[in-house]
Amino acid sequence: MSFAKSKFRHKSLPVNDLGLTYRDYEGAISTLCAGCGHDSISSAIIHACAELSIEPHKIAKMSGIGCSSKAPNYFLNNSHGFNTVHGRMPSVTTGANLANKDLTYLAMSGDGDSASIGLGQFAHVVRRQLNMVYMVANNGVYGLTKGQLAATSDRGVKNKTGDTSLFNDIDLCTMALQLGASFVARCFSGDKAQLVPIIKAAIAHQGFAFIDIISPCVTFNNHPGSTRSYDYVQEHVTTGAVTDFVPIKEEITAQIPEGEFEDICLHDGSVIRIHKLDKGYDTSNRLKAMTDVEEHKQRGEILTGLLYLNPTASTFHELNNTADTPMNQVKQDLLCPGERVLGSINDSFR
Ligand SMILES: Cc1ncc(C[n+]2csc(CCOP(=O)(O)OP(=O)(O)O)c2C)c(N)n1
Ligand code: SF4
Repeated sequence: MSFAKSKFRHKSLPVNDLGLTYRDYEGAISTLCAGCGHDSISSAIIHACAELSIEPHKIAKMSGIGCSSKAPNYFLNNSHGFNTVHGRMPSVTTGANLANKDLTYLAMSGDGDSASIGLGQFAHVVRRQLNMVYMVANNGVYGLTKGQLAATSDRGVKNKTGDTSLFNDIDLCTMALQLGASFVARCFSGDKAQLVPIIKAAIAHQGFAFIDIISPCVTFNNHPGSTRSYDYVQEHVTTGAVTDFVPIKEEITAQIPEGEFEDICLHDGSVIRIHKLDKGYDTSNRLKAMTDVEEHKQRGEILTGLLYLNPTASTFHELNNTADTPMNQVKQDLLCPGERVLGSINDSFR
C-alpha cells in the first residue's frame, strides 16, 4: 500500500520570503518507525530551510545506506538527491561538489554508514574541508539491519539481543575536530530549539560543517542500559553553549540574556549568537573542545551545542583554487578546446 501527501495548501499557512510554506519543503510520508529520532531531524531540516528561504532546487540531499540515509526522502521533495552505496556518500558528494559548487550539499548519514564502513571516506572528506553540511543521525546501532551494535556504541553497553559492546566507541565529533573541521556541533534530535538554529548556522557556514545528532532508535536501542535511549539522553545531556542564528537580513536586537554571550559573523554576513551556559566555554578553542567532549563523557554526560567554529578557515574550493564558474555551466569550447591546445598541454609534460 502506498500513501501520498495531499497537495492542498491552506490559504492561511505562513509563507517565507520566496512565498513558500513549510509544506513546500516537506518530503514523502515517512515509513520509519513511529517515534524514530530521524523523523525529528527531517522536521528540523524542513524548518531550517523554510526559515532561511532557500530555493529547494539549490539543495542537493546526499546520503548513504541505513534508516538515517533513507530520511532525505522525507524532506525537501523539490531538491536534488543522491542515495549512494553504503559509506560512499562523501566521495560522491565530492564529485558532485566539484561539478556544481553552487548547490548547498546537505548530507544525512548514520553512525554505521559513517563510523564503520564509511570511516575512511568520512576522515578524508573532513580533512579536505569540502563545502557541505554533514549530519550523522547517531543511534548507536545499525537500525536498518535490526539492531547490531555500532562503532559509536559505548563500551560495555548491551544491545536489545544482549550482545555487549567490547570495544571503545568512536567519537565522530572528536575525530572531526582532530581532522580540522571548521564547524563541529553535537545535538539531540529531541531538542528542536537547539537543532534548528545549528542546522541554519551550518548551512550558512562556508566549508565543512559537521553535526553529530543523537537520534534514538525506538525499535532497537531505547531500552534501559542503552546510552542512546530517549530517557538516558534526556537525563545526561548538558549544553556548553546555546546557539541562535541571525540571518543576514534580520536586525540583531539587543536581547542580551544573563550570562556571557558572543556574536560571530559568518562569511555571508549572518551572525551566530552564542549564549555560554558554561562560562568557560570557548567555541574558538579546538583543543579545549576535544578535552571538553572527553571530560563530559568521563562524567557520564553528553556535551551538546556548537562545540567549535572557525569562520575563516579555508574551504575545499579555496584550497583547490577551483574556477568561479561551476563546471556544469562551463561551455563546450572551454571544456574541449581542441587538438592544438591538447597538443601544447602534452608538450608541456615532455
Ligand atoms: C556494502 C554493504 N554492506 C552492508 C550493508 C548492510 N547494511 C545496510 S544499512 C547498514 C547499517 C546502517 O546503520 P546506520 O548507518 O547506523 O543507520 P541506521 O539504520 O541506524 O539509521 C548495514 C550494515 C549494505 N547495505 N551494504
Ligand atoms: S529501526 Fe530504529 S533507526 Fe530504523 S526507523 Fe526504526 S527506530 Fe528508526
